[in-house]
Amino acid sequence: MNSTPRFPTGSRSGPIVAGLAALALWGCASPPPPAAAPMQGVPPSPGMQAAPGSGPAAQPVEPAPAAPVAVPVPVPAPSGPMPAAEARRAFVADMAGRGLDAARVGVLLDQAKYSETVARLVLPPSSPTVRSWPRYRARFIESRRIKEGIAFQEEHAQDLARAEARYGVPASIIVSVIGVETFYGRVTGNFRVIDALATLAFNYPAQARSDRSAFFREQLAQFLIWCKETGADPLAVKGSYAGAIGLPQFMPGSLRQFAVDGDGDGRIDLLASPADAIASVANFLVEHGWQRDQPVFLPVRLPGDPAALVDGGLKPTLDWTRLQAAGARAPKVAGMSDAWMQWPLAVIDLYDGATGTTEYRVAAPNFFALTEYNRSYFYATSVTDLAVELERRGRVASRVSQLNTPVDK
Ligand SMILES: [Ca+2]
Repeated sequence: MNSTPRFPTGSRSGPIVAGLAALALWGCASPPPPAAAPMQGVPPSPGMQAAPGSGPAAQPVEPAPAAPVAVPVPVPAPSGPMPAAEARRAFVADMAGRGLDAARVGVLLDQAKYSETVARLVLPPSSPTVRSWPRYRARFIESRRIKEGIAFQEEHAQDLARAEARYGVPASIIVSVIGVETFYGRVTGNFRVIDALATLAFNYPAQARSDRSAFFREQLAQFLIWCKETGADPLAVKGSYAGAIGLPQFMPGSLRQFAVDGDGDGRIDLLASPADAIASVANFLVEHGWQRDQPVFLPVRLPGDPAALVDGGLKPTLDWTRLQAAGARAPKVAGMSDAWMQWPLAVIDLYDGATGTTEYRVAAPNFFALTEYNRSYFYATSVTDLAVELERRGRVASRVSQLNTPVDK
């Protein structure tokens, strides 16, 4: 095994982060319960916050299987979780079929440690707090995160400008994603990725509402393949409790598919290279539908009760004709083109359980590129609102503020 970890292992202290998912990232530094399901189809919500430190050292992932070899392995019910030993055997066989050395994979799995902390953090909080958009928003749109975001933006202005020019994603949005995910790299997670992924791949908590072990087995596979491809030490790479890696908290599958080399040194390092992280966030968003020069929200005046216009999904299903028929009014913004009237649109709801009120906004396609990063209206709106604040208060040309700011609430 290669003893040179690709990512610096750690040193970052503080709360761990966690994340989202579908094929990609999880992440996020700490938001309260998410508004919608997390991203990339899998993990729960954004910002599931892990506890500081990397959890108690644990027991082996595999409780030694006692069954003699000759005993047939029971076939798991299609909908139920696969027994750990069987899942592991199938995993090793699958890895061998994908070009990895089976014995080596077995040795690595033997060294992976079950983490009770990981298993606990992947579950919803035992005492859920009231879902509140203002409370969620306040965790990210606050003075320290704005101040440090402006500093990050100034420090990495060149890399951001390059990424913005190439991908068409505003620097403020890129900075905001990194700010929400890891507080600009301050909180990237201190769990060994192999421990986190093996725990969730083979011992996914039985009390979970749905079994996501298959997703994590694939992420573990992607992680091991990525380690082989890059020479990273699978026992050294650290990340969130969900196995998300680096400043932008990419899951291993996204790391392999969407991460790019922003600083041109020939390798991709999402933890040590902010330039790589910046370009990778932009590339991820573009690959998930981000449109250059389009806003996230439109300052459309909605009818009195827009609730019926909300479908709660992760794709825009309305258009201006339908919104107008429902009583929506077009914004009057000087210099604003009406090209947006041809875009697919959506009305999104941001509920405050504390007051029973809801804020509605009209989302453009770029909003849904952000929800690919994390499947949550709260998440995508917070990223946008933080970006707006970074533009308002930072010393960069504003590109999105105007149209991102809803005129009506
Ligand atoms: Ca690089």
